[in-house]
Amino acid sequence: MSAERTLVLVKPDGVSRGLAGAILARVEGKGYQLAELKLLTATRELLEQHYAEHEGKPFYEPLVEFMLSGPVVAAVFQGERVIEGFRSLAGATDPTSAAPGTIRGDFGRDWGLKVQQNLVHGSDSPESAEREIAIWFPA
Ligand code: DAT
Ligand code: MG
Repeated sequence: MSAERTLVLVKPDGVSRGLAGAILARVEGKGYQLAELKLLTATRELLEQHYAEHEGKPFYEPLVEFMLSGPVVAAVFQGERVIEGFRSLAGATDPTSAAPGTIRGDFGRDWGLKVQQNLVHGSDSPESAEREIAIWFPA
C-alpha cells in the first residue's frame, strides 16, 4: 500500500508574508515527505473546483477572491496518517483561537473580518486529498 498523501496550500497571506519556507519546514520537520511542490497564482475555475463543498456559504466568494489575490504554494506531502498529522500542525480554522504551537496559532491572527486569512489549507480526508491533488497537480 502506498503512503497516504495530502494537499497542502500555503495561501496568499503566507506567501506574501514570507512564511512559505517556515511553514514547509514544519511539515518536513514533522517527518512527512515532500512529493510535489510549485508556486502558482490560482484561477477562479481551479478554486471553484477546489472549494466546491463551500459554494453558497456566506464566506465562499470572499474566500475565492482572497485565494486569487496572490500566488500560493501548492505541495503534496506523504506519509502514514499525513492528513491528520498536517491538520494537527495547521491548527483550528480561526487563527485567533488556534492553539499556540500550530501554524495558524503561531503565525496567524484576525486582520479584520477575514477568517479565511489562515495561512494554510490541508485536505480533510483521503477522498478529498486525491480529489484536490488531481485539481492542483493534473497528470
Ligand atoms: P479548514 O481550512 O480548517 O479545513 P473549512 O474547510 O471549513 O476549514 O473552510 C475552508 C476555508 O474557508 C477556511 O480555511 C477559511 C474559510 N472559512 C471557513 N469558515 C469561515 C467563516 N465562518 N468565515 C470566513 N471564512 C471561513
Ligand atoms: Mg477544509
